[in-house]
Amino acid sequence: MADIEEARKQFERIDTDGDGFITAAEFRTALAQGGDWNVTEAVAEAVIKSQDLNGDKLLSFDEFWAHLNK
Ligand SMILES: [Ca+2]
Ligand SMILES: [Ca+2]
Repeated sequence: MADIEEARKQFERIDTDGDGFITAAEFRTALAQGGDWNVTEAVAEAVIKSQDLNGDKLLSFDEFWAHLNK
């Protein structure tokens, strides 16, 4: 069971423009900042897609949280 406070902090770090949704571009930037420069836009999109429950190509906190609790 993940910690929702930690998850929210992590989510907010990735969501750089603070609109409450993580885009593939934001996800890719977050990974690059973490030192993983090999992640391409296509890979980032695939990761978002795998966690995106409603198909809007954005990751909401609920979707992010649901993924962590799988
Ligand atoms: Ca955002
Ligand atoms: Ca979504």
